[in-house]
Amino acid sequence: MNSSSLNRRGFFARAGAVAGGAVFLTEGSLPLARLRAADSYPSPAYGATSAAEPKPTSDGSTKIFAPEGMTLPYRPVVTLNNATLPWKIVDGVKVFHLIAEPVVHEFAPGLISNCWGYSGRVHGPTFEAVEGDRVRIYVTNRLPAPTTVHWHGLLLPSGMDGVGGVSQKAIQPGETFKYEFTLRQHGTYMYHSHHDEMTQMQLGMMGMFIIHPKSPAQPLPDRDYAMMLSEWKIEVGARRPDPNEMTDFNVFTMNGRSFPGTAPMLAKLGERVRIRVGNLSTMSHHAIHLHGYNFKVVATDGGDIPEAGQWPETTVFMPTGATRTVEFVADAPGDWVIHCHMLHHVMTQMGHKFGNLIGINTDGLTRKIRKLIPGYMVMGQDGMGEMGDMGMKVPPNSTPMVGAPGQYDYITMGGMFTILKVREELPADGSDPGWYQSPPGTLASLAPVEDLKRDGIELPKDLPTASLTPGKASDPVCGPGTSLTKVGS
Ligand SMILES: [Cu+2]
Repeated sequence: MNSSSLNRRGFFARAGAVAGGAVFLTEGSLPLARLRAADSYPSPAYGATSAAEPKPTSDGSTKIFAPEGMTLPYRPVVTLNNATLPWKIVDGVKVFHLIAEPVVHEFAPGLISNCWGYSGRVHGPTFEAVEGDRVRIYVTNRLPAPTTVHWHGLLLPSGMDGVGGVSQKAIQPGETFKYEFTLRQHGTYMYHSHHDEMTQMQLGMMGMFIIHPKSPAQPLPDRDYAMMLSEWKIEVGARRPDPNEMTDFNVFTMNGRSFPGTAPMLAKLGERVRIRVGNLSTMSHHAIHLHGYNFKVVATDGGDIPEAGQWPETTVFMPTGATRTVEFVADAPGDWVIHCHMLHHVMTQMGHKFGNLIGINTDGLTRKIRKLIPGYMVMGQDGMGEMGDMGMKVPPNSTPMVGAPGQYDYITMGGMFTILKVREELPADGSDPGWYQSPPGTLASLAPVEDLKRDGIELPKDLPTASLTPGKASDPVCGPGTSLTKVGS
């Protein structure tokens, strides 16, 4: 550990020296001065905020690329909260230009971080091409450190594989390398830095690479979504993800965004929906669960699964370094959540730093501690669910345990979470249709006394009476906590 961290420090010192003499290209999203300020390693106070807060360049807007005047032989993939990388055709070759660069990224409203990404995005924009395409990809290095790009899952010549030291020289700051190969397969793949992987990938250097089939065997899906999963360690208040973290990640993202920063996934009733999930988390596998449906896993990054071998699921297991493609027909209207079922992954920062107070009577504790520490709050006597709901002040530049207000109540999930909204009609501009209105008789609600009676339901005598109104509590705890009183005891 010690020697490796020393090596790393040495590496950054060298990287900084190279950056000092590097020539940066002018194309891109951030002015040079800001780039340097945002990325001068090593930073003395890790994560310290600067006086001039840069605006995020990667803000979670979705951009689909469709070249003007060209009919595409496929339905474009939608990478929610991200973009498709533009391309052009030069003498029959599909030409892309990817720029490895620092990106100021917003994970969710309230959490902005200095990351490394591609072409102004975190993660990088999605590549989209067709089986049989000859692709030429220019990669410009605008980082203060050498890098390479590996095309994860693609069948290509060894020298195009992008592994620093093994298949090529690293791309030095200021240099532009050319990758060129023919796409011999179709499916869902990924790309990422393969030089100083731990640092560069943990700072965000990854993206999706979609190859459409030349002659699709199946009818085209009506909705084709790409979703990349990743994880981050961002100390509360820090301005940069910590690339040295080994196990304790605290921000979990879909396409680089954390709920409530994730856009909802939309589908019209009856449409065939395809979701291509890729996982490049540093250490975690994810269990992506969709409510209201079962779906079929139709492909992996190893290829299509023949129909007889496709297996039905409600949760798709996502090993790191893999993609899975799932399909279903959106035949059930509603708001259906889609989230990682590893429950710390639907929490963000601070979620696992507290002592377990569940079931402990903390009545009066806050008042006592506040004599010593003004503003202190006891948290978690009845769980963490009401934290976000209370509108409690959170440390600057953090989204600790914050969900979002829902239609009926507060949503107590964040992180790797979004909502599939299936409607008979959707707004023409692709905007969020709002909350689903459950038809009469299809909404869970308080059981009427007469129903309980009719069905012979006997209630326990010692039921708690919970007041969920913040402020009614006798103590300023976070959560309904102390207003819970026992009845009949
Ligand atoms: Cu997960």
